[in-house]
Amino acid sequence: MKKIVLIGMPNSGKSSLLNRLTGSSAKVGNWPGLTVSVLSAKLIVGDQMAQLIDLPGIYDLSGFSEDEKVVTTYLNTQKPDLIVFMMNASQADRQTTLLSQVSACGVPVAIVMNMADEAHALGITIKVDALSQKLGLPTCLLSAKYGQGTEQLQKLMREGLKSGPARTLSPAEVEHALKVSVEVPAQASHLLTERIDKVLLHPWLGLPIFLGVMLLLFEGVFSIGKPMQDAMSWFFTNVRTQALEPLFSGLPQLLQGLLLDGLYNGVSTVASFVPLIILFFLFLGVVEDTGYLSRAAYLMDALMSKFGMDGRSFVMLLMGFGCNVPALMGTRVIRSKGLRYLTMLSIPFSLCSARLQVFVLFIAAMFTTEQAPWVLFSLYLVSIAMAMLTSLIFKNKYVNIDAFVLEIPPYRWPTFRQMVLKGWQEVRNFLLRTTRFIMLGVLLIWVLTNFPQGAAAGSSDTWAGQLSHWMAPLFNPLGINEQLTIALVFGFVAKEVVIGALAVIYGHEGQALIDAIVQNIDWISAYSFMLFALIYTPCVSTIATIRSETKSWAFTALSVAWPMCVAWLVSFMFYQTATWVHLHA
Ligand SMILES: Nc1nc2c(ncn2[C@@H]2O[C@H](COP(=O)(O)OP(=O)(O)OP(=O)(O)O)[C@@H](O)[C@H]2O)c(=O)[nH]1
Ligand SMILES: [Mg+2]
Repeated sequence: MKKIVLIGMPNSGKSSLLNRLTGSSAKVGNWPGLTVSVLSAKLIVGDQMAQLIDLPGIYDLSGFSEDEKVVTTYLNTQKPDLIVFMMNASQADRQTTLLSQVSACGVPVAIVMNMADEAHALGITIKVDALSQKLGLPTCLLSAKYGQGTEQLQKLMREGLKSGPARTLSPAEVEHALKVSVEVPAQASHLLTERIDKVLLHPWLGLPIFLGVMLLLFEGVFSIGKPMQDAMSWFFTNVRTQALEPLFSGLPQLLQGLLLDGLYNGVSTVASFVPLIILFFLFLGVVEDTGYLSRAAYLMDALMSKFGMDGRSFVMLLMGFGCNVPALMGTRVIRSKGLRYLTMLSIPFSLCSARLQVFVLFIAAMFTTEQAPWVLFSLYLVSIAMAMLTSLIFKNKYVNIDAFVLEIPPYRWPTFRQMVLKGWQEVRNFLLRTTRFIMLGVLLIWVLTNFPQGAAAGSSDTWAGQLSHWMAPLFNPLGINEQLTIALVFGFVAKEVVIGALAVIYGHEGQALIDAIVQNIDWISAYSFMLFALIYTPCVSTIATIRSETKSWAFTALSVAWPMCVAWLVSFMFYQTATWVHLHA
């Protein structure tokens, strides 16, 4: 099968093109450095099947960072049949070196001037035929995001696959070719972008506005997402009482318990949070896609450097709000090993969407609707504060030696298509995690809370009861009771398991679960529990990712042990202080 590989600068639209042509769901966003490994999908070119390969964006073929190595290794070992060189049509002059290097690879090259829509809006004219002739390479205009120009691209790839290796072009030649074929108006008007940036990047107002935007985002997630989640859990309760209970009534008691109180309660409780999580990703996706995330990096850069990190680390922390795993992989764009490790040590403190589920449940149970967004916001602040504290403590061990150059992309509209893709990815992730962890987790918890035989379900005689009894000296000073301790133990596997576990432990789902929690704890214990759940080791996938990214067991051990200790200390201080104040106030 022929191999066609996409190469170009970060943020030039390679992953958008892969998605457009092959229906894949590669991660796309208005932020350089989203793709960090090799992605590929099949595609028909003319009458043959080909493989289209998406690589990380690069500025230079001779670089040494992890993502650049991915590209050079690929080119050196795989010998592609065609390189499609993706250019951002409105920044053609910045890509001469890379094009010259690519032309020297000994492989056929075709040129795609992407973002034709943006170039047009800026008044840039591109004489495609002249450019193609001057470079001696097939060339076409494209808008990967909106789909204009895909037919020409098909033709281009057919031609490209038939042509011989490209002639090596010197940077001067490329520059000359661009000069005669690309006309940029004397003053390309980025007027709108500049106007918006005057406000959003304002030296004083910028940060407060950013915090305001994030607070608004959480408000939105809560006020739209909570009713959706309520509706889902109402639905699941009804399915249970109307359909499943009558259906299973003939089965032995123990099996009924296993299926309904174990599997069904556990998995349905977790599943009822899926709409909320999708919503969260959609909102965060808008922040990322419009280009505001890059601005956030810029705004935070000065502050972050006081803590040993930089603006990029901050964006990775924000991305970690979705899921820590891709954020950890995203650190590959960071060239300095010290900074990369420091960022990786901090990312697991990011309040990921799995933890969000736990908090939404507890906050809804213990706080009023008015208090809820603020409580959640406070947890996000704690999350960032812990990341910064970690960085501050370890910055002399992992020193940053890399100067930060951030590109600020123009503002872009998120499209419906991209949003749907993002939502779908989340559903798919959830299904994957369900089959991998959640089902197993809740089953195991059911066994532990129902055995040995003869012990009353959920009582202190069960295995789970014994385990939490044994751990009580550690968790009592934090105000975390024995049921919650069991949930935390299993939350080590994946945070989704925590609420699934609670559903199984209390033997309820939906509103009944919330009522059971309210009866057992007060808000101080609840917040202490949330602090612990937020800070302690995120999940097995995160640990595995840290291990595979660093290939160091010592570092992996540190990234497990450190959050454990911090979690205990923070919960302890909070619980003891709050209880004291409560008693003496
Ligand atoms: N206006 C416009 N935007 C585009 C076009 N193609 C891609 N984009 C946007 O540009 C941004 C970057 O797109 P990606 O496909 O993630 O770029 P990439 O080249 O894969 O980036 P890296 O993975 O970081 O190297 C996204 O916000 C896209 O929506 C286009 O033709 N026109
Ligand atoms: Mg990409």
